[in-house]
Amino acid sequence: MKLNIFLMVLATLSLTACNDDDNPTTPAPGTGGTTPVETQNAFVTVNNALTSLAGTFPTATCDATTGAPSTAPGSATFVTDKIFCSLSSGATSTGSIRSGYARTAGLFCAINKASPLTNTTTPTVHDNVSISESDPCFTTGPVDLNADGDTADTVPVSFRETTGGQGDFDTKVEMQTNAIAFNTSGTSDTTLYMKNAADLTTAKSVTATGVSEAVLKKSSGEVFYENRDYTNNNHTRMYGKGAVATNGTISNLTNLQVIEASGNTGSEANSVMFATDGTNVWQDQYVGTTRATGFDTCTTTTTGGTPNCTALVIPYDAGFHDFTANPATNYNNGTMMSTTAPITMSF
Ligand SMILES: [Ca+2]
Repeated sequence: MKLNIFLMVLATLSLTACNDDDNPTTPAPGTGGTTPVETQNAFVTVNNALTSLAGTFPTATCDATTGAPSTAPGSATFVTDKIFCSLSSGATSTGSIRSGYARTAGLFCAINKASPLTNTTTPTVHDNVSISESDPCFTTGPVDLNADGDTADTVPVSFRETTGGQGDFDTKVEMQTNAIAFNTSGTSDTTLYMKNAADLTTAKSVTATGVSEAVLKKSSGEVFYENRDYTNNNHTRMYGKGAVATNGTISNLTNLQVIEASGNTGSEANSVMFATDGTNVWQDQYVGTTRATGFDTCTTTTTGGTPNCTALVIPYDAGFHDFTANPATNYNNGTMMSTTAPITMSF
């Protein structure tokens, strides 16, 4: 737990440091002009939401690399331990909720710091921008941007930003790593999408090996999250609802649903599902495609109360593991993830 607190403090400090370089003025999205694109307040807000959701779970010990809990699959607390780690751990792997989102936020932060996004309606190219793999923008630790096996490099990237005409988003950034000039006829390895309006903050990143997207609706108090990690075959989906403060912190939780599935089709393993309405708590876990006996539980936080999880049960669907049928390219568009509750375990 001490480590987690340390990482959270570190993350906060890093984001603050990064934020100092940005213009805090929020531009009118998609309206053109040259107002710098505000990114960090949006990401701090979402990170605060994730931190407060993590705080609703008992603390657990999480692996710094994989983000996995020390608890063994099949044990009684594996579900809640795994979700706590996913929400809070600064793991190197991008398979957890926090680390997957941190990569998206970190990339936006780092490129915007090195060569500020201009928010023009005319696509704008930024060539030969140097990004350190240990830039404090990457709040869960250094990342291997150029995929060479270490995280000690300063990597040249070139990117093109386009504002407006991006479907559900305002800004799109197509990034080419290890490129000193943006090749307009070439393929971009990373695409980022973002919208930061008064009530809706959403950002998505798409690479060949991972897709991560978070949506925060402040007025309705809802946060949605989805992550597909094609390297480790982790697929995570989350919905939370409560009272969202201006800084993103969620309290008075009335709904939280989380699905974390591991393994591609045919090698499914250790999927966990959790749902609560704030009083009743339902959870289940599968070891492979087989339900671990005795872990489909329904409890209530009301002393002496009778639990009722009828509305909370998430049906298991092995298709949720199908990474081949749902490649990352399917998500490289301006369509925001489904923002309806309850979440499902389909596709
Ligand atoms: Ca590297």
